[in-house]
Amino acid sequence: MRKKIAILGSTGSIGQQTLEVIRKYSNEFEVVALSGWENTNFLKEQISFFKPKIAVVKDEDIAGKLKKNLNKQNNIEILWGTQGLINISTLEEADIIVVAITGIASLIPTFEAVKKGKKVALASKEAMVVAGELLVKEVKLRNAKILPIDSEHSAILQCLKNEQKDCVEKIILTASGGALYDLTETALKNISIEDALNHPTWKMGKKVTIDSATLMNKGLEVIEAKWFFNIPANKIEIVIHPQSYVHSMVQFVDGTILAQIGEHDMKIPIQYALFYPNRMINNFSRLELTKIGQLTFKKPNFKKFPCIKLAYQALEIGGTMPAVLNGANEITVNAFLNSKINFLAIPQIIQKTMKEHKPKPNPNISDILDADCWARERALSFCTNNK
Ligand code: MN3
Repeated sequence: MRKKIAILGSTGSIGQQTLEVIRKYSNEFEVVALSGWENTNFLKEQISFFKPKIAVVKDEDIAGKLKKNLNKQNNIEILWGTQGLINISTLEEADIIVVAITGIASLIPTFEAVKKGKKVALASKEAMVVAGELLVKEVKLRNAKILPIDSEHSAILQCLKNEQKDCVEKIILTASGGALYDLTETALKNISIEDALNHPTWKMGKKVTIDSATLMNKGLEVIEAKWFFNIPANKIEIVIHPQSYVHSMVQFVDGTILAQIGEHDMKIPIQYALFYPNRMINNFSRLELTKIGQLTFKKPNFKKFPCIKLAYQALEIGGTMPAVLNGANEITVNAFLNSKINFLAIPQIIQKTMKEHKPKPNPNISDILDADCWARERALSFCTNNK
């Protein structure tokens, strides 16, 4: 019996690579649902190849256009909006739900999938960042599973396999440092959008590339790691590793450090999540250690990249604060990409927004969405008055 998969965000970078993996293992997996939001041309190609039963797009208009574009024989059901995403993330027949949509939009479909006891392969950081505590509780309650597709968390999952939780001394998250790590503060202030988007090792979407340059990406990953692995923040350390071949490490109580090392290829963590806990043969390119020659590590500069500190703070305060951090970050990154604010204003505005927030402890989903909304409005007004 082939495993049935629904992919939320199939036209994005992770979605496409997930389909590449599935294509290589067509005896193992069957695609039952895809969501592609606005990119109907691309979605149409994916539909023709993988023949899912359901596709989800942004709204009714786009659904109509897609329907017209598709072959008449294709009796696919086309849904739209958040409800459409919920429908496929809770689809009765689906065994695995891959969530790879950007932003807070991933939250509700992920939560609903977990409530149905699904196995979720999660690429969208935001869901775990803003609602980690809730999601983890629900996973236990419903006997669901959430597996990381982020390369760092996949690495940690692999290092922790067959190990006892209480033997972990700390988690060491590696960070490439992004495009701008060695620049001075003055240079950072005047950095162009193009330079900030020029990531040295990973090819990714714009939002996560800017998050890498501010190091907020690593901050969000600290929060993710806390919930994925039930590890307190003071046992999660960040190390700058410019080559990005060591995807992360775990240090144990006897001083041993286990690392997961491999190519810069998201298909590896995607495949690991889909087949977990098994390993499968593939023909992806192999890392040749003698070609790399050396791996280097250094301490992160919290002063130059305050976003990391803000993320640790948000995690420590807890409640709705991580949602505020995330919401304000999305707004400021967007403002930077639209030339509304400079690079250094990103952490400044996030910090100001966090300072004004009165966090609510033990939030439910609607508290989290309210805090997210509030943070966006607040951060947006700071962006407008920034110049
Ligand atoms: Mn990552």
